[in-house]
Amino acid sequence: MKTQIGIIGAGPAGLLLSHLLARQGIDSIVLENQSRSYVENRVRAGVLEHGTVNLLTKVGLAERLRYKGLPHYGVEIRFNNKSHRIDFNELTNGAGIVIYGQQEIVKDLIKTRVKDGGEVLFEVSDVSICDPTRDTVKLKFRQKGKDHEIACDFIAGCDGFHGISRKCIPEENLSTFNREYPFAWLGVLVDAPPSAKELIYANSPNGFALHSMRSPSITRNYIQCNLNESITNWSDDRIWQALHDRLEIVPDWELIEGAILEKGITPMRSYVCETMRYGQLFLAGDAAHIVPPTGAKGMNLAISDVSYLSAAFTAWYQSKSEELLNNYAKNCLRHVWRGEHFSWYMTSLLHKFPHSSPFQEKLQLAEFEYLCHSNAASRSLAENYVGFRFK
Ligand code: RFL
Ligand code: PHB
Repeated sequence: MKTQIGIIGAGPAGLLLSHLLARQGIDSIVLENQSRSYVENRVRAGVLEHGTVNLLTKVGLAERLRYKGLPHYGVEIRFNNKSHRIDFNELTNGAGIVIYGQQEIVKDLIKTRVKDGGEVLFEVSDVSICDPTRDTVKLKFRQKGKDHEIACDFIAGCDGFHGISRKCIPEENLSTFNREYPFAWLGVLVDAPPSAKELIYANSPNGFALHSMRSPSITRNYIQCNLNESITNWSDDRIWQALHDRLEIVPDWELIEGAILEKGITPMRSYVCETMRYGQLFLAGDAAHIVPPTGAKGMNLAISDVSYLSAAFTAWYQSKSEELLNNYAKNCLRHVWRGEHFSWYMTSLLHKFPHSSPFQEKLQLAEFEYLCHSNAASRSLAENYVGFRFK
């Protein structure tokens, strides 16, 4: 087999890259080790920045997003018994976010790639990259018990944080930055209508909680829990008790309960691999960087990366110009570090840190009070939340 761009991973990064390349007449093959139904049903991100929505609209992927997505023009922050609304409309000249599940984007992308005759191979195994420093790189994999090889001009490693792409860059060439947080998030998908019109981030005396949503009848809630905690320690009753306790911290507000459809625990980490290119291999999305979910930036950064990468491949095929390929990491990393900083800021502001001193807790409160009283502070949060323009 032969293609121009071999793409590893059918998450938002790999699938969108394949779509953007196809629009420029560039061939690609996507290799995914999970099944189609697994990737289409994996519950993850939900917040699309306005730049993400604009890009998806521009490239013909917003048909369902337009009628199923929920536009939001603010978020609420609760701290002890006080509430503060960040008004995106007023603070960012009308920019907003749209709530639309990541798995819905993945469904839209797969459907479009299949309709356009794109090659997305699911349930492959043993994917490996043979020497990315050569001009033609080989991708090897197994499917249905048979070994295959694809000769590619370039490889895009879009295989998430635990994929193989980053690991095939020699240790001595890697420049990485890492921070782990001393807690995790327990997330639940609930069959109940949202209890508020907008997302609520709460720093309560007993820890962080987030009330989010997926549709007018499905909510998504998160609570801070201990690192390495087993989900079996969290009965539905215990989860509801924690959610009521942490979210109902302002007068006259009640959380609506419903059947818990799914639950899972996610550790919190900030990580950046600045080596986003090694020879003909380019890393994009979670393969190169992850953020704690508090700022809702992960998928948006993955989409920003592939918009740069598709432009760089396009310039190379159209005019053999290497400039954008050479500047790929630099262009992406400006957005990545902004997203890293914002996610760290939101995480630091809103969680209870084990062993934190009364001094640190006073600093959190001082920052919240600053948001409540300073338009400049709220504007900064708003502009980071709705996101900056990429490409
Ligand atoms: P993905 O989505 O992890 O896709 C990688 C794909 O590669 C496949 N793969 C392989 N395929 C072949 N061979 C191998 N060896 C492979 N190894 C892996 C995997 O099966 C998978 O299909 O990475 P991508 O495309 O870079 O996308 C990144 C986003 O998924 C991620 O950043 C977000 O989900 C993060 N995130 C959020 N981001 C937001 O922008 N807004 C949010 O509101 C938000 N909330 C969240 C989140 C992530 C969460 N979790 C579970 C980590 C909430 C949560 C709870
Ligand atoms: C979500 O709806 O899954 C969500 C929303 C906001 C976040 C993280 C996750 O910061």
